[in-house]
Amino acid sequence: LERETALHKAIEREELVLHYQPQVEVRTRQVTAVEALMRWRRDGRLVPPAEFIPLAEETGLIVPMSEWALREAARQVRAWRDSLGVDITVAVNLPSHMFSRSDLVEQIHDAVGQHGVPPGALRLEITEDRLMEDHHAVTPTLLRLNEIGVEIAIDDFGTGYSSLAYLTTLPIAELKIDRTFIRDLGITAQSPAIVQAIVALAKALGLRVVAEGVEHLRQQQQLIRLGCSLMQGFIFCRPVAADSLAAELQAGQ
Ligand code: G
Ligand code: G
Ligand code: MN
Ligand code: NA
Repeated sequence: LERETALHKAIEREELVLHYQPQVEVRTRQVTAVEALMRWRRDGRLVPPAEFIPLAEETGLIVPMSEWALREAARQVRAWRDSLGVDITVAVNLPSHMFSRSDLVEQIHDAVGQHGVPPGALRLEITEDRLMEDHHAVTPTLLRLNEIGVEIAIDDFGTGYSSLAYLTTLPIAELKIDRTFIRDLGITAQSPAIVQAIVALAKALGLRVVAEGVEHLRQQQQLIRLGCSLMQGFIFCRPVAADSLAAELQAGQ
């Protein structure tokens, strides 16, 4: 309970921070987007999401925290667009049940409107398992987001429910191959086959495909051979504070 109270106050005390990790098109070295990842600055320590997102989800605090993340991402994307002169996009992770709330589209409008950026400056990530559970509830919101230019990425793709029907009916723009498959490239015989299948699926449906968790050069090379050149991972950049990323973003353009 003590921790819950502390987390509750974290928002008003401005203890939440977003770190950012670039998504890179390796053939051109261009940064195509950045993913926002939340941290909690508490008693001089940066608490990683694994230690507070589960509590936030159990208590429902994830909703105000995510609304804060949308506003903060919009503020940051405005700052980057102004200072770097590039049309960078920031991807925000949202819990799926927020997509079944009718006010999500208004939240996005408010967040981008306040900072004078187009809605498409934000992208939303939703995990595959959650999307499947709530398929019917999220559909109207996804369609409205699509209309205003907000792209949806499926996070941790390949680990969730194995029905693919929703990919043809929902306006999805991007599949993010779960990092367990990237980790196992060159280790298990199945992983390259799975990556290859996801890349083929994405191409056939006209979706972008991004490899997550790329740590080694040999993974990078194998991914290119498998037809995936959009990547995120420690080999390029760990999630870092916004200031640390400015140089990276400029260099990539
Ligand atoms: O940032 P890593 O660096 O440790 O993030 C761990 C996990 O926490 C990721 O799988 C990510 O999906 C989740 N996560 C990080 N930031 C957020 C956030 O702002 N909202 C939600 N819902 N999940 C997040
Ligand atoms: O939302 P998602 O589950 O995709 O969150 C991304 C998570 O992946 C974050 O916890 C981030 O720190 C982590 N991550 C990003 N790049 C790498 C990587 O190269 N290796 C590993 N092990 N984790 C990574
Ligand atoms: Mn993500
Ligand atoms: Na992921």
